[in-house]
This record gives sequence, C-alpha cells and structure tokens, in this order.
Amino acid sequence: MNFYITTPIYYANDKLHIGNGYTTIIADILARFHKLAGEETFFLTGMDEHGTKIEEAAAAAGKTPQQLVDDNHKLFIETLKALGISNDFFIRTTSEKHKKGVQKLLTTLYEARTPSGEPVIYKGNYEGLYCTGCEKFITEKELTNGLCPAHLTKPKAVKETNYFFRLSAYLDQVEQLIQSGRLKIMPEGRRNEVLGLIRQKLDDFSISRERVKWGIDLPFDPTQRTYVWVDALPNYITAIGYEDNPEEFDKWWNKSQVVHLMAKDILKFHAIYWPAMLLAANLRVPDILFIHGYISLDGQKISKSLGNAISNERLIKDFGRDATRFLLTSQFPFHQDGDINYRRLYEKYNSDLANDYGNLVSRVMKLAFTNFDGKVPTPDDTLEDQSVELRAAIASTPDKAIELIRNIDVLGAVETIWNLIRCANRYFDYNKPWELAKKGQMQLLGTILYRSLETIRIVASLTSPIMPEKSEQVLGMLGFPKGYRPIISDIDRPNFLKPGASLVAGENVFPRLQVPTAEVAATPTVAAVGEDGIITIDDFAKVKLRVAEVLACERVPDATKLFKLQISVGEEQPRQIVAGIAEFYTPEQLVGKKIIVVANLKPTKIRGIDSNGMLLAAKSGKQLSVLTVDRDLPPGATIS
Ligand code: ME8
Repeated sequence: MNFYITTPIYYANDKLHIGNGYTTIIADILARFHKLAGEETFFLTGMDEHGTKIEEAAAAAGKTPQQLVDDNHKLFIETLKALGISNDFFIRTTSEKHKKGVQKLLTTLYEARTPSGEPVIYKGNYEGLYCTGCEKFITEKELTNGLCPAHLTKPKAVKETNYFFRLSAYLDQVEQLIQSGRLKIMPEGRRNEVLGLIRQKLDDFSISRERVKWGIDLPFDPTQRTYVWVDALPNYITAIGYEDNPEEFDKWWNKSQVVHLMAKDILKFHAIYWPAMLLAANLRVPDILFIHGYISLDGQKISKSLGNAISNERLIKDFGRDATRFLLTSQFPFHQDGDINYRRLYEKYNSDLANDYGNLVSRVMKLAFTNFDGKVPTPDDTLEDQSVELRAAIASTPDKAIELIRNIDVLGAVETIWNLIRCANRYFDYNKPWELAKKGQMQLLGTILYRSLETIRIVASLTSPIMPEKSEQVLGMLGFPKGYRPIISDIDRPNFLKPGASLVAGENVFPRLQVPTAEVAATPTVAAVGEDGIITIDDFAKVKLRVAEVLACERVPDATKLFKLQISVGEEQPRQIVAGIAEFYTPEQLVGKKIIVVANLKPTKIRGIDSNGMLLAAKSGKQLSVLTVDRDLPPGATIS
C-alpha cells in the first residue's frame, strides 16, 4: 500500500512557529518511517496564502499581499530545510496549479446535485460575526466576554450575499463513514467530538466572500472570491495532480492510505466540511485524520498572533537539528497536549541522547579500536554472555517500532527503541568487557562487542527517520557508505555486520550539554531573547525615521482597518501613506498631529492604493497609540 501524508498548510501571515514545526516534524518522521518500511510514500506540506488574515497582515507590514506571501515563503522554506523536512512537494495556494484545481473542484460542485436532486451550491444571504484570526463565522455562543476565545479579538459583524454549500445533504453520509471506521478519526475522543458536532445538525456553510479581494475567483461568479477554507482544503488534492496529472492523482489519492495530520483547532473543517465536499464531488474521502495535542511553552499558548513563540531556529541553535527533532517529538504522546520547558529539554538531551545512546556508541567503539584494531570482531555463539534479553530485544524491536508508527505513535516507537538501547547498556555493564582484555578473554570480548555493534546498527537504522544526520554519522562509524538509507530488510537481517570489516573512528555523537542555571533555563520567548531579531547600530541607522505632519486623512472604502493619509515630511510634495489604524482613531483625531514615519521604505500598493512610508504606533492588547512628538518640531525633523 502507498502512503500519502499531509500537514495543514500554514497561514502565510508570518514565519513558522514551533507548533507548526511540531506537526511537520512528526509528518516527516512518519513519512521517513514508511519509506524505511518499504512503502512508496508522498509527503505534502505547504502554505495558505489567501484571505483577509493575509490581506491585513500585508497592510500592517506595508506590503502587498503577494510581497508578504513571497517573503514568508522564503522563510518557510528556510525553516523546513533547517528542520530537515523531506517533503516531496510544497503547495502554495497562489500557484496556478492550485488555483486551477480549486476552480475545477468548484465547477464540479456547482454542477453537482445532492442525492435528493437539489443543487449542491446555492446563493443566499449571510449576516453574522466573523473572526479573521480563525477565518470563520463565529456565533455569539462561542464568544468569551465578547471576544473570540482563540484570538482574543472582537469578531466583525458582516452582512453579505454568498454562495453556500448544502452541508445538510451530506451529514448523514459523513457520520456513517466515521461510524464505520472508513474515515478514521484518531484519537477516539476527537472522533466522539466530531460525531457530537454532526448530531447538532450543522448549518450549510458559505463558500465565497463578496468583499474579500485576495483570493481565487469563483469560476461561476467572478464577482466573488472563494472562501479561504474552501480554497485551502483542496490543496490535498491539487498538489498531487487533481487538475493536471490524473495518473499521479489516482496513485496518491485513490490507491494510497491517505493521512491528514492537524491539531484540534481545525478539526471541524477537516472532519466534516472536507469529506462532505469530496462526497459531493464524487471523490474518495481520506483514510485517517490524526488530531494531535497542543504544545505550550511553560504553560503559555503558542501562536503566531500572540507572538510568544520560541522559534524553531532557536531550538536548532541550542540543541542541533536532529536533537531538536527528537526532543520535540519524544516528550509526550502525540495525541495529548504537552508543555515544553527549556530545562527539561536539556535534561532529556543529556539522559536519553548523551548518556543512553551517545555513551553506548563511544564505549563500544573505543573497545573495538583498542582491542580489535578498529575491525568488527567475530562473535562466538557458543559463549555464555547472558545475551538472551538483548537478542530478544534485537529481534522484536524493529517490527514493534514500525507497528507503533503505523498507529501514529511516535513516542511509543521512541520508547521501544530506547528500551533496546538500555538493554544493550545493561548487557554491557553486566559483562564488564573492559576487564576481559586484561584477563585475556578476547573471544568473549569480541562476542560482546559484536552484539553491541549490531545493536547500535539497529538503533541507528530505526532512529534514522527521527535523526537522519546522526544516524548517518553512526552508521558511517560502522562502515556504511555515506548516503546509505537503512531499509527494513537490512535492519531485520541478523548479524548483518561482517566480521573483519573496518570501523571508522568518529566524534562523540551527542556531547553532553551544560544545563543552564535556573534563570537562563527559563524558556525563552522570541521577544525576550531577541535572537533572530538582534540588529547592530549600523542596521538601525539604515531606517530613516522622520517627523511628519498629518495634512489629511480618510477611510479606505471597504476596508474597516485602513486609513489613507496625506502627510508632510518636509519635502516639496506631500506623501500618501496607507495605515491599518482605522479601528483606533477617527480621521479628525489624526489631522494636525505630528507623527513618526519610516521615510525610506520602498513604495508599495495596499488595496491598490499607493503607500509611500509607514507610520509608527505602539500596541498593547486591543489598544493602539500612534507615536507623536511632544515639542513643535517641523515636519522632516530626523529621529535618532
Ligand atoms: O489553521 N501545538 O493554519 P495555521 C501544536 N491555514 N501544533 C500547533 C500549535 C500548537 N500550539 N499551533 C499550531 C491553519 N499548530 C490553516 C490550515 S489546512 C487545509 C489549512 C499546528 O498556520 C497544528 O498542526 O494556523 C495546527 O492545526 C496548525 O499548526 C494550524 O496552522
């Protein structure tokens, strides 16, 4: 059976945070394990580039949406590379491939009829509240103190004519697919949650937006843009050739086990809307939706909008790429929420990687070099070396680990492999091989080292999906050529190492790390550490800040957050800037104010309007204040 695994496509409004990194690393580990198990595998990740959220982030950054997503695309790719992600394709929703695929699906849905003969898509009116952070309509009931509980922002009131998807006609079928296990929702608790939602009889959902500009045109009504979720979900099929490569599409969608990974925030879209859309378009539904837990940092929620996330880059800097992959995925079960604490990361690195695994490799290699001239010794199976437990663990671990991986239990697989490592360490300590050379018991010593080297081979092979570079390093020490990819048929072959073959001396694989003092070990946040954002005086000097007088200000039509301002920066001509502050001021409050602007920003267009500069404002929660000067300085005064 082929294996097709996906992550959510992450919003392109910012760079990837460790919550996104977490899902993607697990998907990568699963994909690499399935390859190791001999299956043909396709691994997809990507970015979600349309919708109001992106439009607003672009306006706030003084960029066009396209510039913003292009810039963030570069950052996404850098992060994926830094994390060692081996995705087979990266889908961008602004790509032609994707847009054409979405339009094909929408045309199919527009022409389709429900089982009782009604059109699947119909036109209707919507009036209600909308949360831009979630990119979804939200009911009064779901609010906490009038705010969206996920984003702590006030939803907007919207009234629009939209096209709707007749969800009601498919709820029974979706329920049946879930009940029968054909569409498996894991873990069990999430499955029950979805079944509960279906029983509440969800409303039909709108598939288009009248006011949104940044999106895919509806093929049957170009005055409307596709709702961002109806644009995003089909990425799972557009990426594998739904519109442009029927053979590939058939292979990966119809003839594979299809697994979508995500956290609970987007469960409803994936477990109800997506299968219903597929049913209406007469397409196969996925096999497994795995809903993993949320990670937090020292008990604090991680999110792009709340901006508290310690970065993927910071972890890689402190622990290295492979150890980061290991530490993030072996702390708590994938299906449960878990808290990350920096001190615990150091402790786990030292106990599991430096002590258990790294030490085993160092000890065995050292004895093989001092006593066997760096060659694989010859084992003698007739000798009594108390290896029953170790041999049983060697024989059972590979199958057990792969079985756990098929069940999407990465932690379980790690624990099984570490059980084998600990078993090898016990075996080693029990036999005290370092004393045997002195006693002249070279055959027994050789046998113990051989079994230990074989264990290291199996451990390095089985951990290769989690720590690919470290595995290559260890397997290189055992004499495997660079680029050797362990596969299950090799792993399972007993006594694969050839006696007499040369070993290669190497550096300590996991040097111990100094656990920082309590203050330093507090989990850092990006803001506190400033790590990626540290700049020099020279960097800062490049930014030309100037005092500007607001000459005129007006609202941008159809954009609740934007003002168009005419300002004087002491130049001959006034300048025009567009600023996302309309929710906090009236135009009258701004005219006459002496504000601070970045004067040497590349001119850009925001919602089609020229913007030549950016004003500075301070923000805290829902409060915003434009920076001003408190003396009567002339427009154009410099700021240093
Ligand atoms: O929802 N812990 O994108 P997104 C673990 N574009 N995982 C986390 C996490 C956390 N604290 N925070 C986020 C979107 N994630 C849509 C998806 S798919 C058709 C469209 C992970 O950038 C987790 O996988 O908000 C979650 O589902 C996803 O990031 C949300 O990413």
